[in-house]
Amino acid sequence: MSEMKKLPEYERLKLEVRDNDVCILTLNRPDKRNALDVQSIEELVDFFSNTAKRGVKAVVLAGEGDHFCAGLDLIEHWKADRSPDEFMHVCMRWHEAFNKMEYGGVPIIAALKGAVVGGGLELASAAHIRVIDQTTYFALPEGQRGIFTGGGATIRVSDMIGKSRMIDMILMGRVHQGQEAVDLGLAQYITDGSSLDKAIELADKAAQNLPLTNYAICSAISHLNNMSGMDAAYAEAVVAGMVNTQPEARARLEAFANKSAARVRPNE
Ligand code: 1HE
Repeated sequence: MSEMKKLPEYERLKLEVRDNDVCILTLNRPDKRNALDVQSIEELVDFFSNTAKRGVKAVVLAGEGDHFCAGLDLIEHWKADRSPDEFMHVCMRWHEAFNKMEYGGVPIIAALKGAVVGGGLELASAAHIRVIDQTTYFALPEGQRGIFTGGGATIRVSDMIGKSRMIDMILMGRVHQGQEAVDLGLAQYITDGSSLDKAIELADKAAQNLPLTNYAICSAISHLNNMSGMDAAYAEAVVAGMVNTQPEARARLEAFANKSAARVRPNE
């Protein structure tokens, strides 16, 4: 039986909860290619503020229609004719949402297709795993639009592919796709089928781990990477102290000890 607490209803996001407490969260604005307006970001903040608390075991992040996400809602931005401080506050809400994702402790698997561009790539890069299919392409069109990234690309995209490649993407409007995108580090999985099916398969697998273990994987690793080596080693030991002694782990350790647990083998 699902232990998950009731989830809210949203205007811009569609939620589907599976029996194993894996939640499929779909950006649901396909007529605007899932462009992220203020409302979309507020809904992402709300959802990702409460995922662990609500008992969500893993999230598949997808987009309705042919494209994952076209990034910042350029029309809303153009019409609002924002002041510098207004747009700074817009960006701070993006950071609020994306930090909740990256540091939230619940595995997020992004199912990417079509355009993953600008803020869409920033959103995808806040997920823990990215899956692409043959239609997926990545770009940072900000350079050509006369703007700049504001949702964390300078941190997460450069972390994934390196500073020089990120500069190339935004300066030249360079597009990456297919196996090359995987080799560069923009995604970890590529499929000939549907990225959604593959992402669900991965989320189902991640959901079989203990929640506290997943919490450490999907929160502590990011935090530890922000620290000095000395501090990270100390904090890692503290996290391991909690996770590696959790009572729920004992049955799994016992299964290994009595040889009933699966062994680690090479891929066939
Ligand atoms: C939009 C947006 C948008 C589409 N804001 N409305 N991002 C970009 O520079 C990407 C802009 N979008 C595109 O390049 C293309 O739309 C796509 C490649 C994503 C899709 O192409 P296509 O031919 O399927 O669709 P379309 O005809 O261009 O657009 C369909 C509708 O979606 C249309 O609205 P309609 O009412 O005229 O039908 C478009 O206006 C709308 N639409 N993309 C608003 N982005 C925190 S800083 C982050 C900075 C950034 O993210 S910059 C990158 C912005």
